[in-house]
Amino acid sequence: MKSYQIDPDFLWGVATSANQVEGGWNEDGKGMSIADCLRYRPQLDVTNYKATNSISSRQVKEAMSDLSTKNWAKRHGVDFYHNYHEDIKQLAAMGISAFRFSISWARIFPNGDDQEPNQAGLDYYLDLVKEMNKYNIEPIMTLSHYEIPLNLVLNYDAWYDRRVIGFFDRFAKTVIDYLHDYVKYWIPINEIDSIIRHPFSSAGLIEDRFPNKNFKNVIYQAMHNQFVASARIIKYCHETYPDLKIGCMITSTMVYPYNSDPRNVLRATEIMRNVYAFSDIQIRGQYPKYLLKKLKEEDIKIEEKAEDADLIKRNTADFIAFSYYSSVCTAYDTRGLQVTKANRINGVYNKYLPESEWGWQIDPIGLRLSLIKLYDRYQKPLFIVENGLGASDVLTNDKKVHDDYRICYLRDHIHQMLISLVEDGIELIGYCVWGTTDMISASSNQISKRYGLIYVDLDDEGNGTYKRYRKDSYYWYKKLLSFGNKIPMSFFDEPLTHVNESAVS
Ligand code: BGP
Repeated sequence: MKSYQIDPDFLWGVATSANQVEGGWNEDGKGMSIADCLRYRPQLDVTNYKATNSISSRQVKEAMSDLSTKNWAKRHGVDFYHNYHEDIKQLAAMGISAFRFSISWARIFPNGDDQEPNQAGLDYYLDLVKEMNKYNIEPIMTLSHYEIPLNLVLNYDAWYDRRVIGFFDRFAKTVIDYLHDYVKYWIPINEIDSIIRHPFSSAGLIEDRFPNKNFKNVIYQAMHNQFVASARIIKYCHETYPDLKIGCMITSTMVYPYNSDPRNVLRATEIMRNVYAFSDIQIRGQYPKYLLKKLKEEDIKIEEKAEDADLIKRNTADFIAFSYYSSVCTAYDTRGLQVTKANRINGVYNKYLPESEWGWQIDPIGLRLSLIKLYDRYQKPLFIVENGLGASDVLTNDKKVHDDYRICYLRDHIHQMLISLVEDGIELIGYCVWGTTDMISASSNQISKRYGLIYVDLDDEGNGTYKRYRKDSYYWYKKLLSFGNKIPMSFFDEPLTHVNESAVS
């Protein structure tokens, strides 16, 4: 029987982030984070990213004056904070070998500028990684996944403020010192390129707090500060814990030319380069000339210290992690072309591809292309740390979720990844499905945009039992993992069948 033979150490995992699942937003000494100011706004078109991504100081004040939980989706998450033993047990039962998670900065340093860490926060994450370790699951830890203590936004200028580099340094080193025995893989900042698309969730930047500044310049300054902060942590790990692997992470949305008009091919290349600039800096150790030229043309001035360039040059990442969900087309002139959506970017509709309910075009081959392009560009190990389908699942009366559409999505993307592993000569550390249990969406703050392999009984208004139910995709992924490092090719042609066992507890 023909099969895909892969490295026995290949990591098969699941991924999520603290602010999207934990809840417990004000428990055990945790401070308020920017994520606690975000809520689902039904009046907004969830695919209108400009609207869903923007936030004002007035809205932050409103959030601070309302200490309730129910209406603020990321304050309750799916209550992972009180259910993580059971959730990890259920996920481990699938046979996973990796679990990507993130640390809530405000759970460790409630105000961000505190001198001493919050011990309860450190102990929670220690118990969490020990729990993963119990099942031989590698924790893949992100230090900043779309959250920063709110105090650093209100009393400093968030990541625009160079002092935040020092605060992040203290936070990161405290956590790494505390958890390094259990966590080998680290990612300083989630999707570092996303600062351009959504500066609040990525860097705590609120435009109306910089009335006398060019906000684009503020964003690029914050970007630079994040590069310096990341390089300092890479340096610390390489010097103090040489066995640890510390990566950089970008958003890999494939951008194709709308047609073979060379001007469209050029436009697509430009857009891809705008994202690659972020991995170029963290892998090659310097700002690419094309970005420096763009900044000059737009009169954007980045303030940097003399030692910054050398620090970034000498301390580059060990691997390139990326998220992949979809692809878009582009053209040098998009007027009159149908618009499509992707991971918080707009593009031109691709007539060859289907769309998800949230308008993200589904393109498994795009994942293989991402692997080829990134490996050809850097010849460094890659890591797919997010791939999944947001969909509005239905829990049947007998507590089942028949998410064939998610199984098809995962099957086709994983198939392309395995083909790439066999055909394209790439190095790949592992693959993580985005979603563990269902969680609160990063862009729309909805739970109803479900990604998990385990369903959580909760609605967008915060009503529900929080009970967990295994979806059909849970059993599909479990079967895939049961093959170990020899996966029969026929598995990807098998017709989908519904399973019987569902309720977890
Ligand atoms: C990525 C984020 C994740 C996740 C995912 C899906 O960009 O790193 O946090 O949420 O996108 O996006 P969404 O939740 O907006 O559907």
